Amino acid sequence: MDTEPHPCWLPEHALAPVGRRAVVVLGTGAVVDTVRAEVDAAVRAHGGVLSEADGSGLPDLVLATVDGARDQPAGGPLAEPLRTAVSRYEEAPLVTEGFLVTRHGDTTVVLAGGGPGLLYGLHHLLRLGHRAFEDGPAEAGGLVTRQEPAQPIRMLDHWDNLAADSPMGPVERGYAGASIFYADGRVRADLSRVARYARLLGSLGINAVGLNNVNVHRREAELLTTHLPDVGRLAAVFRAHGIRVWLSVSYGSPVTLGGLDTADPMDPRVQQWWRDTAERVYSVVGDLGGFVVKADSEGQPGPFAYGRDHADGANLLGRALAPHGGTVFWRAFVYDHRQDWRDRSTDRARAAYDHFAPLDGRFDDNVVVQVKYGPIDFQVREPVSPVIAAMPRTRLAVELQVTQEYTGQQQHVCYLVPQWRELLGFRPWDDDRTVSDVAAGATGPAGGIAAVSNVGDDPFWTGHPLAQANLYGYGRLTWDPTLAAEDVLDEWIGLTFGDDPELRRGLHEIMDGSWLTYERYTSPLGIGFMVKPNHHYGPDIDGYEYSPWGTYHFADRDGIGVDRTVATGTGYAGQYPEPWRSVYESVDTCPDELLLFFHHVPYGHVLHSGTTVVQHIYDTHAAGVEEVERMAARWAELADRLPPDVAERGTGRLAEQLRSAREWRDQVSTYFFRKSGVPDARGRTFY
Ligand code: GCW
Repeated sequence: MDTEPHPCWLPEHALAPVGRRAVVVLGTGAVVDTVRAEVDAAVRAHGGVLSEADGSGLPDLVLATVDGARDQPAGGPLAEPLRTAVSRYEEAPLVTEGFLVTRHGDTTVVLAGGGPGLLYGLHHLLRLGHRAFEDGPAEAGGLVTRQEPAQPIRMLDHWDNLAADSPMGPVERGYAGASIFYADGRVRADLSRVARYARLLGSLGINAVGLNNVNVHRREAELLTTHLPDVGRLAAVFRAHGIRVWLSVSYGSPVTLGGLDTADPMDPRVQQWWRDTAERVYSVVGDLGGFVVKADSEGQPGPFAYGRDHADGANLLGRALAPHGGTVFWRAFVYDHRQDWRDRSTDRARAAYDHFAPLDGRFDDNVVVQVKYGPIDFQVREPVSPVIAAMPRTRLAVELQVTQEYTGQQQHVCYLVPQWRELLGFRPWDDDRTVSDVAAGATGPAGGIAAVSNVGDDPFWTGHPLAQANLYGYGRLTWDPTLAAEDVLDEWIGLTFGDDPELRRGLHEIMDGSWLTYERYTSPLGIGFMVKPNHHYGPDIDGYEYSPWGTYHFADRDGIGVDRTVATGTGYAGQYPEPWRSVYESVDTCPDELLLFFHHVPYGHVLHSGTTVVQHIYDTHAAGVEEVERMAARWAELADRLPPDVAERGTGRLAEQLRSAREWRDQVSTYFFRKSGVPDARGRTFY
């Protein structure tokens, strides 16, 4: 890379809390070496020392794997603190990715089952800053914290295309430049940027990365063949940070790559082809995570063509990967994308449940069904997908979208952590179990969380510098879904920009509520879409209304919304367990923000908030734009406190956000004024 990309949340100053100390690192292995290198760089920059264990006196910080601790000589200065920490660890062993932090006099000890846990422990201390070296519980060996990731698999999927001339550009739904992995139809020769990325992800506890687009074009398929050695190079970069890589593969590969005349999962030749392929792939990348598959979805090939179902298809790949310890992430995003808009009985929202729920119990142990958080497609507001509560015998992963396809495309400030927190904390049943619990395995076998990454080769990685907070926040929530969105943002601000209270306050004002602001000026009350077809940026209220994609709002002169009730609609509400089935079924109990997702109502329908649907549309759109005006003004006040390049990029993007928000407001308000004929109670003029 020619220029240094932005350091995100790991600039030099963020390493100071550890870099000023006397540190000892104990343990062996690739990720422990990464920890050592990280500490080495930090102490060089900030004046601390990285020393050997047998140095004189106690260091400020010991970072040790359990094995590294056990290897220490019995009589050395570290013996006592390590013995105490190990016994604490043994009282309640952690998963290998977990860590515990104890204090012994003035020494902080981080102990982990392996390299990744140690890396996560180090970054935990960096987030704590100087507090990591203050006394916790007074007694020697006091336990400060013990932590384990909530999710076993914490994945970022890249929709990056290998082919330079791919129809969707270098990164499908990418808003931050070209792919950091590929250029000119091959894996980049210089992977230094990838190494920086792996470091950033490792600092958050991300442990899985999907390397290529789930829409697998002919050229992408070559990652399995011609470019396999380069996949090995990428894998090595990520491995040092505790991350395994995954490949998206086409279900049709036995035909397109193998020259067979079928991809039927029951055909022994097909089974053999996948076994051979897995064998070959693992001979190059021995720790490949596995395959990600989008089948029978938006034109991708799948088992339906052979009269088979998705358990047949997924298990075919699972069985090929099983001898190598690999796992299939099989996406549940299966629906008819060629439906007739005249057909009011077909409901895209129902599709994933209809296809997958009946298959519960049929998926092999190394198959994870990856479910988008909502039943449609990453909208600013959707109910939680009913599939999540419907497959207790299946490993499920919930899929989020960090790339802002439908939430402003990294032109708009839209801090998504509040949305994800709400989704992951949703309780599908009449008890305490959450969506995150389902993914984590509290209600059945464990799956994990996946999300589409938002980075590219842009100097800020994410287009909008503030979109870095979404990547950061995604990682943090996969570790702990109960973290408050404001606290996550606070961490990110401090690490990224340092400790300027006024800047901190200002960024909170701009970002904390930005998801809800975006919702206010775009499609109302859970109806979704209304975006320009294809690229999905900016308003086009009827853009998809007479299309085959199944994303309709059904506005007419009397009202708007999709009747998804059991009583009179598509029956979608019936896919939920109680209490939600009843809550959503009735207009009286359906939450306002999802009203139009579940019900077709007249414009004069009075919401729980006390205002009518049409007046709500007018009011929220006006309010949303005013909020963006305040965001832009606040940004201008903060400009001097920000690095000039960040200030300048943000200023340009906020101007665009404001222009776009006004366009949304004017088109949406005018559209509903024209449809309904209802004047605005506050006397606003429409066009
Ligand atoms: O949101 C839609 C996008 C497609 C994407 C698809 C998916 C990769 O518009 O670009 O394809 O979802 O999730 O498969």
